[in-house]
Amino acid sequence: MKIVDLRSDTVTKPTEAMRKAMASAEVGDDVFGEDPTVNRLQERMAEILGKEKALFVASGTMGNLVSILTHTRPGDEVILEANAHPFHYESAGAAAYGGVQFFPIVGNHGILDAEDIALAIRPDDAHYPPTRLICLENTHNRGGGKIYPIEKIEQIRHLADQHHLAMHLDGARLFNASVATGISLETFCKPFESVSVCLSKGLGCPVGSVIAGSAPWIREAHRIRKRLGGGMRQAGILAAAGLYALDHHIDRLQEDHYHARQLANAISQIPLFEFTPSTVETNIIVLPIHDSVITPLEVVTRLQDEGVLTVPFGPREIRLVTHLGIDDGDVTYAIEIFKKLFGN
Ligand code: TLP
Repeated sequence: MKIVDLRSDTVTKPTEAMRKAMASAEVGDDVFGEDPTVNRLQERMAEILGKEKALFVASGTMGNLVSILTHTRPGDEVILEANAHPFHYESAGAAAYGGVQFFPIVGNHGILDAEDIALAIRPDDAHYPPTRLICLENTHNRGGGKIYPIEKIEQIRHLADQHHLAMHLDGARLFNASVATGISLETFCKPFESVSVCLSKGLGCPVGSVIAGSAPWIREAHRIRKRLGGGMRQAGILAAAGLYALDHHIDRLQEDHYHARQLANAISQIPLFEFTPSTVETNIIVLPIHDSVITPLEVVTRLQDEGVLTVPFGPREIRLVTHLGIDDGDVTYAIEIFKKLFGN
């Protein structure tokens, strides 16, 4: 049976060319700082993200955790959006390992305005935890791949400056935001002290994320990565995939966005899933289910029986994500199956 796997852009498998780059990578012991390929990836990432230094980490979850722990002390508070990845999907790592409290605020498709954040900043009073950090997510996963408008980020930066707060960007899919808008990665990263980007999502690498920031900040993050057991040895094998992806897998994200729009245009016409397709800005579609009887799991199971893989994504939603493993034929097939099962 044909399988069209739209569960996540994390399901991609390295291409032959990427595997070759990995197999021939020059390596060394990265805990000694001696892996030339890791060093090259870190230097290149720092440059394209417009930061002084960068650090290779095992995952997006580790990137966010190391970043949050580097910015905070136990008892500090971090403001983020209520659907943000560190709040939802990171097993309360910041609370478990850093004694950090989150202050989640409900946004619009994951996007917060400076005014929303201003209300959450604590007064300087012994009753309250000190607000230390604001975390934003671009693109916003649970917000349906929504791109954070740059003006809003700049307004939030202004607010953060007034209150001496740091800002961290969960840029797991920042490459998607940049390709979709034409805004450079550097411009998107500039308002933040730190940023985390994933190699293992749209860029199609098997493993890895990179965090970036100032030289002293990365020095401290390096210690925390080690503390968490994240010091890796001949990690150049993995970093080589990242370098390959920077050369070959960025511009092609346009295709993923095109495929997501095609899916959105067709599926939004089915009354069960009706929504405004122009809300799909990148490679993620969060589909609403307008029926109180059929559950997301039932929708997912019926699609799965026909080879179209998706995930339940809330009490009345499922999610579809396009990626480099999806081609025109897969999109046509998925649309056919949606119409066959749910069209009338
Ligand atoms: N997201 C995964 C799941 O965890 C939901 C996915 O399939 O989308 N930040 C954002 C915005 C993410 O979407 C993810 C992964 C992460 C961080 C964590 O990355 P990993 O999975 O590498 O730890």
